[in-house]
Amino acid sequence: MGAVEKKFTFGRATAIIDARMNTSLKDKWVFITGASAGFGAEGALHFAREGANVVLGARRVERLEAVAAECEKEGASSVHFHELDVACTDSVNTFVEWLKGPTPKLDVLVNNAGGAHGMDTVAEGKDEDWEAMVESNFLGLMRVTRACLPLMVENPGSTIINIGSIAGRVAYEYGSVYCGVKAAEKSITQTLRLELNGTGVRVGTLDPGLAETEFAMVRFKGDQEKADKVYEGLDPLVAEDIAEAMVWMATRPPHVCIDEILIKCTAQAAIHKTHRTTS
Ligand code: NDP
Ligand code: 8X3
Repeated sequence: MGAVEKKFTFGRATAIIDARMNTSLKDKWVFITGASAGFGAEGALHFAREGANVVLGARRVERLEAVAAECEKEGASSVHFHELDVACTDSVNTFVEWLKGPTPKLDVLVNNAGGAHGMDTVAEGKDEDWEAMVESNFLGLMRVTRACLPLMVENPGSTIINIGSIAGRVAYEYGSVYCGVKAAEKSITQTLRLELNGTGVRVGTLDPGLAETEFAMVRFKGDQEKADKVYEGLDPLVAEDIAEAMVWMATRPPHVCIDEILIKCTAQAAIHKTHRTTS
């Protein structure tokens, strides 16, 4: 009797340990929004290297095609891409219906699509900039998450990674709406964690500081000189720094949820304090 019990207890413990250690992304399904550039494209390559099935969405399909080709070379189990505009509910729903073709479930969702448009005081802000930021960073995240949840809720250990920003933690001048939508992202992340409690789905926010991508070019509408000034005299984060963190968050054992990560370059001590060298 004692021996059977011991064996049973040992067997059960082994099973639990196995489940906790199974963190591999091999053959897991990973969907990244805004995968045509910056963090999203680099994240796709990193998940591909883990042997995942990667699913890429963004508006610039020719860019997605190029990222997809790289993902294949890097060892993705499979690669899928489709046009996606997170600012449009029909586009999001069409995308997720298409996604249900190759897979009935998702293991990782990275809500990354977004960015800043313009840098003005509230007094001088433009409707089109405000609307673009709310539609992509805020409503886009909501739409994509709503459409993807049915593919995740019966999949304990699956992970939602929302890309926030240091701007969502501390506001800065000329950044009202961008800071506001990234603060909203943090609030949505918390809400989701509460609503999904008990399903085994983890929800976390990954908040970068200054990172050199196409972000500043988009914010300043193609003005290279203004974009360069953002990173002048310091060594900013690069997309790879954030991609590594995405993979780390998604590869914790299923009982571990990384709620929040803030990553800044060493030169950025705080949103208003960056050390820059002058040449
Ligand atoms: P990039 O401009 O390099 O990439 C932005 C990506 O978002 C592109 O792939 C773009 O694709 C996509 N995107 C934008 N709008 C939409 C849309 N309506 N529908 C679908 N895709 C969209 O910038 P980053 O990689 O730096 O930005 C990624 C995320 O990180 C953003 O949410 C940004 O706010 C955030 N962030 C950036 C920081 C930085 O300093 N770089 C710091 C903190 C956070 P396409 O144009 O092809 O649709
Ligand atoms: C991007 C970082 O500081 O330019 O989210 O807003 S910052």
